Amino acid sequence: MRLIKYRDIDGTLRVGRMTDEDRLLPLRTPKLDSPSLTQLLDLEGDEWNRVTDVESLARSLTDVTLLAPIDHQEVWGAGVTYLRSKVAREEESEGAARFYDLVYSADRPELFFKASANRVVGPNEAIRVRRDSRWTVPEPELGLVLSSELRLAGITLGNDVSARDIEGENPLYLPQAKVYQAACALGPCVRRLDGDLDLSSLEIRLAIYREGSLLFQGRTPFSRMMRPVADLIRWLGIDNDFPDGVVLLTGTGIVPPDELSLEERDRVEIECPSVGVLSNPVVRGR
Ligand code: DO4
Ligand code: MG
Repeated sequence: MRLIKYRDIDGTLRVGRMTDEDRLLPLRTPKLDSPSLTQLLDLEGDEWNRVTDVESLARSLTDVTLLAPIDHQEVWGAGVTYLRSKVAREEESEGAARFYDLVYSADRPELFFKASANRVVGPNEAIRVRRDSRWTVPEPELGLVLSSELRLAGITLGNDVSARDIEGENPLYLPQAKVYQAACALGPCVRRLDGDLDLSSLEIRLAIYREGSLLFQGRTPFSRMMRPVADLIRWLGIDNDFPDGVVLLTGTGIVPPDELSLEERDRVEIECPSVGVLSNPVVRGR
């Protein structure tokens, strides 16, 4: 089931499921007429059998505004989980190259705070290049959508937009390279893990367009992510509480060539066939 958060034509925020025909059906539970995404993600097993469609409020996808599939969750990121990311980081950061090699093979993963919900943009909203960066790239990542109990409830797509020049100058600048307004996009939906979706069969794709033409494209199988998903979740949960749930981005396996930096009016598309396409235009500064 693909869960979509959206603004309805009358301005109401709703969560619905998307049908194969691109219809949106809002959901209700026996207790809640209009449950939030967090409330739905916290439902377990049999509770889902009592979730029903609100047929009377069915919409076509084109009638509503899609929103990032997040309420108050924090977004965290895992880093250097693909060989491609390790190599790129070693190249950009002479002084700290050793640390990327060490973290790639260490038991403890790199985990960092990526965004509070107010810094996250949804489908078709602009992601940002900060005005003091000359080299910023998209990082297309599979997002693990975790309930407040850190149960893997679904997956989404994430863009861990990163200022590589700021990060490369000094690893202590990582929070500035990673955490700023609109440095994170999520969407277009949360694909619930209700069936037999095998994460290792997924492929993540990236396309960057400039003035309407394809500038760069890449793809990676998620199976190249070298850490077990359960392991990342376990490390994230050590002495950490997430009362609203949390989204954990699992790292990038696609790195554009060094001469490519995002520019105003570019468009970035991240795709995973089981989840959809997350498309965002780019702006520079405020
Ligand atoms: O250490 C820097 C961050 C790495 C990262 O975001 C990634 O590998 O995706
Ligand atoms: Mg990343």
